[in-house]
Amino acid sequence: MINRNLLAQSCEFPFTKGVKSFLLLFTLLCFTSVIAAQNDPIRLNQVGYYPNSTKLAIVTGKISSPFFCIVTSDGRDTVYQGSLSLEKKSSFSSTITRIADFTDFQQTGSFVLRIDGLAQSYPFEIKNEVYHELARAVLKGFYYQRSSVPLDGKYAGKWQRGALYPDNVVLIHPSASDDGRPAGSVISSPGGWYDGSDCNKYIVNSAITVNTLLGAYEDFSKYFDSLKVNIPESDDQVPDILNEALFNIRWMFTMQDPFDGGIYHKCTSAGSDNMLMNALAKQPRYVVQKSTAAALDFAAVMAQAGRVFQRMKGQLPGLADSCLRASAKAWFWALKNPNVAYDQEKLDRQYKPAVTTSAFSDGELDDEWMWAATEMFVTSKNRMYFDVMEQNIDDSVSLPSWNNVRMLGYYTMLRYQDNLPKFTADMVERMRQRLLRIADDYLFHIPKNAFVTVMGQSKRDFVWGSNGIAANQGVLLINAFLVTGDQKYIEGSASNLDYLLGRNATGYCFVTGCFGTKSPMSPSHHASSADQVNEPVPGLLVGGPNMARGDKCRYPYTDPETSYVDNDGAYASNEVAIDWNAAMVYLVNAMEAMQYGLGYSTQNNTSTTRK
Ligand SMILES: [Ca+2]
Ligand SMILES: [Ca+2]
Ligand SMILES: [Ca+2]
Repeated sequence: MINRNLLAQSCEFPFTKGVKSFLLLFTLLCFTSVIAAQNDPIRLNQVGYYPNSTKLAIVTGKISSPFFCIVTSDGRDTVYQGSLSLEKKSSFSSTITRIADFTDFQQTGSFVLRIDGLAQSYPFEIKNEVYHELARAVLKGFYYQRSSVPLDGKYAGKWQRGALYPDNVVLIHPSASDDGRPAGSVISSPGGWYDGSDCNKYIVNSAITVNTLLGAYEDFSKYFDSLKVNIPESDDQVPDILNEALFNIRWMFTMQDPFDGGIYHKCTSAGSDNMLMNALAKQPRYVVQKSTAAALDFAAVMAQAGRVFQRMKGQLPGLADSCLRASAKAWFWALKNPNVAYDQEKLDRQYKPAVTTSAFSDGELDDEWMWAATEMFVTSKNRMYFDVMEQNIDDSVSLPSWNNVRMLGYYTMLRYQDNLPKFTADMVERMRQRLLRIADDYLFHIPKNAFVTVMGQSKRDFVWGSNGIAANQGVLLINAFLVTGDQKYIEGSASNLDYLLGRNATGYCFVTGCFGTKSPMSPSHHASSADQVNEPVPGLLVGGPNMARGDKCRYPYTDPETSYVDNDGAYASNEVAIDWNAAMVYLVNAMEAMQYGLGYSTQNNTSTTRK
């Protein structure tokens, strides 16, 4: 993973010189295609809609015709006509937009939207289960990130590859040296997901990722119990989303020092690597300094995993207990070491080799204490953890991200509010109100937004990983729905799904794998760039518009909402990351899980609110 704390200096992806001219050519081609995208005047969800869901397209630019129509995708039949809204100007660019609302068109099929004098829209579908394949693909995206195992063609298709780093010989970096394991000691740390564009494994970022996947299961377990995504464990008795989370959890166990319970911050190469796809990589691998953030994030996820896997004692005997023991050991390490920050610059001044991969440094740990204490309390009901929660609750709680995890604790408390001791009632209510205040604020501002989405109400949304923000806003709104049963929150969440699938200022559907017509072809993602396959690894959500840019790529558009380029050197806007993908897994699968309970269909009502 590039960035987070350290930006590389070149637009070029770190490969051999032989590919540089190709990259230059590709950049030019890419530039041309982006121009085309920006000129596609009609922006809509390129995957499609449920028959009963809200359906909006945004028409950009000056238009003379006040009317639009929906035509079958074979061009034969006009099936719907409507009027465009008045013009609106985007807050973050000179873009002028008008809304085409065809919500009351509920016929199933494949269609395009047309306006006289303009190119027609990309095709879209209207049907039940319209996101089923996308929902499977974004979960399957994690399989393609698995480290230390070969990806078999039976599951990976043309993206089959070797094991890359086996990580069965990993050195204790001098920064992590202690009496039990001095520098240079060898441990084994296989498994887990590679993150971002590179092949390193980070406890902090994988913790929020696992939490999001396990949370999706906790919220929609009936749905996930039968969802299979063609992974090696699809024939076992464990839901595939839990198999996938477990692939990383088993790696996390190896990151715990058995002597003192502390957690190494990451398993990494020292610097950027240059490896081949089908040969085992040879660079030395290290685990680095233990940190309090890693210990608390680990404690949180293991407490949650212990709770979830208690339901699978038959299929996975002993696992839940192992998770709970590991969680407690990490917690007690954190109590003894409450403020050990991972400071990579300082570490690199002190130790060799210098480590230059993503740092995931976080100096603010109140939220990590809150989250870990919450997961441990909800699993154990032990008052000791509740006391720590009371010390760390803070109404400035906001949208979660890898270094801001307080809200993850709120989700968990609200998820289990009916099974908690009475003395938690005041705290639960405070959390509920805070969550709904944020959710209601999102909904209030939707009509003012030129693309009629929650995403993009603030310029600050267009930062590195903006698509992760959009997906997490969607997740927050689904949580608001689950605690209230009010469908308006689903509508808000769906606005961001529409954003991610094409109703945005770039015209891109941001998931790789040809979901939608115009999707990223060159994500900043090592495996996609290094293999011999033209199409990128599918099911990956790219970072999205980033007004800071900073990767030295040429951006054809530079407004906050348009600062995106589909180039594998553009890690500022086109990198992938497991935490963003996890939020997308939650969002899309939640939509599929809830569709029958939301009036989107007349079939079985299986709604699962927590009212
Ligand atoms: Ca399975
Ligand atoms: Ca923090
Ligand atoms: Ca490729």
